[in-house]
Amino acid sequence: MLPGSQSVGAQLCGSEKSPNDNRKSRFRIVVMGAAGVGKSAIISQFLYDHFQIEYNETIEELHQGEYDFDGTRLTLDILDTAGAYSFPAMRELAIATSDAFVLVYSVDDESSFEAVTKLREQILTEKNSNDVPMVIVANKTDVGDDKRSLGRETAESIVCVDWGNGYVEASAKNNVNIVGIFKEILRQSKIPYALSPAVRRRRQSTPAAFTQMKKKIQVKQTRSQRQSCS
Ligand SMILES: Nc1nc2c(ncn2[C@@H]2O[C@H](COP(=O)(O)OP(=O)(O)OP(=O)(O)O)[C@@H](O)[C@H]2O)c(=O)[nH]1
Ligand SMILES: [Mg+2]
Repeated sequence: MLPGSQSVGAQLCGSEKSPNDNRKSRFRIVVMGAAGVGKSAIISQFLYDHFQIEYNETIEELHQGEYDFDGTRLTLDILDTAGAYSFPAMRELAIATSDAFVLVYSVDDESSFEAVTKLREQILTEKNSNDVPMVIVANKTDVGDDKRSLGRETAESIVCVDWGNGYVEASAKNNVNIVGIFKEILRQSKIPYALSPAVRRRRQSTPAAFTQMKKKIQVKQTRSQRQSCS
């Protein structure tokens, strides 16, 4: 268990379970950020110990891990979002349904830090709170200092001092600090970090939320087509 963390049972989703309660608890982390910053690579390293060199743009993917903490079953949902294809309703749904936020930028792309700034503002507005578990990840630190467009000190000072959020420098490629990202987000969420190797991992490439969203869009399109025909 991490220093300062508390038992999972009493903290998850506002439930009032004791730590030895065997009922399921669920916690959702969403990973957001501009296209190509390494969101999928971070999740893939964390859950599957795998780094993919080729770039495949994500639409939306839900990953699940199940963990046991002192007899309490925790389902950890990790939602991988689209940098490029993201549209407002999808982003709003992802924010509304998530408990904690990992916002990723790439150290060689300053505009991706601006994207994180905007996402953070949107999350705080939509959650109507300044106290949202959130970690900002500076990814691709392996590219070297000469390719960095945003220095560590500047970014860390903005994130930690001005914003009061967690900051992690990472490289999905070299598996540097990837576990640290999830440790930090779980620490902020007061969930003990004790991920055992015996976790059951499931990957769901078409999450229910996305399917529902697609259906809604189709219904909307059908309605607007009907209206234009009447
Ligand atoms: N050098 C380096 N390359 C990385 C790192 N992480 C990811 N990449 C590469 O960057 C590209 C994009 O990575 P993805 O994980 O697909 O990026 P993404 O943020 O999920 O992109 P979208 O799904 O389009 O939003 C891929 O070619 C990865 O191999 C890293 O830490 N270092
Ligand atoms: Mg992706």
